[in-house]
Amino acid sequence: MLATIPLFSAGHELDTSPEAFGFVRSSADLIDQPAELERRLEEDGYLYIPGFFDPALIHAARTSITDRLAAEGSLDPASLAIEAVSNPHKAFSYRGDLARHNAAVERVVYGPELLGFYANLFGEPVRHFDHTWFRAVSRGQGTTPHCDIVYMGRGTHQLLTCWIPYGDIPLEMGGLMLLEDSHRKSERLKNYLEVDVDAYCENRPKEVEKVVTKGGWSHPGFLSKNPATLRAKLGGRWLTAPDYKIGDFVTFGMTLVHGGLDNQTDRFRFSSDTRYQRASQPIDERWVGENPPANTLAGKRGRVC
Ligand SMILES: O=C(O)CCC(=O)C(=O)O
Ligand SMILES: [Fe+2]
Repeated sequence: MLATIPLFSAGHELDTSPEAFGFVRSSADLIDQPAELERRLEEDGYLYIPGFFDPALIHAARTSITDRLAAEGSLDPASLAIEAVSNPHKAFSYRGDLARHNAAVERVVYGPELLGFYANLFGEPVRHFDHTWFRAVSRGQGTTPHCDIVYMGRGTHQLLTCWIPYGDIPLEMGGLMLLEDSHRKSERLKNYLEVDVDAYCENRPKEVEKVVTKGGWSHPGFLSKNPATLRAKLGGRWLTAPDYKIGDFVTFGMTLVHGGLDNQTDRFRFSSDTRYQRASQPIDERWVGENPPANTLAGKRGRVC
């Protein structure tokens, strides 16, 4: 049996039979062969590179995060901060602020190792988005299935996400899951893949109110609230690692469907997701600069529909 415990995502139990669930394949053996890596990325839709980072770098970043969470009272004071046992009264999922002005996290996500990996893979100079997404996921929380393009599709679409765990993540703690072969299903997902969550129709007063007045999104961003029925409909298996470890990363493209398993433990699951592209290609301006506009008003784009 692949999973020895029931697994959930967005509160729905996943079918963990071999037809519906599996594990990611490692491409660590191809690390010095960019042409092979590129071929694998095209074939699988992702690259899983276990043991890439010096564990000391990831440990330092984890410590910077647990120090901040301890200082704000989000950890259980009866445990060591580094264990990241959560204060049961605190529930989080997305905590981008934890990566702001955080040199230890920046050292990992924008350091020479990872930028070197992407320069090798793209075969030319690279640049990264300046916004760093960071998650501190507590019990019962996960991430609904989506494709990243709907959040960051205004520049090149040859953009890669890098997902990095900051601590070992056993299955019961959650972690990234990818829908096998979904990068080949763009035709079926066409309507969804054309979404831009910050775009709105100027001639629809309700949308103007939601997006401009209230600063929200015109579309919720997720593809489905139910990863189990989504998989049954689209086909492929939900893939994850049996045990993400400190030092691992996973990279994937803008049209691969992915999400996060629910955390079933009392400890936080930490991960960052950051973006890399060829420096020569256009970039989505929402995610560039010292203080990127992100999804604020400056990033909203109206059109007549
Ligand atoms: O970590 C998660 O739960 C989701 C990650 C994600 O959506 C991403 O890496 O783009
Ligand atoms: Fe994502």
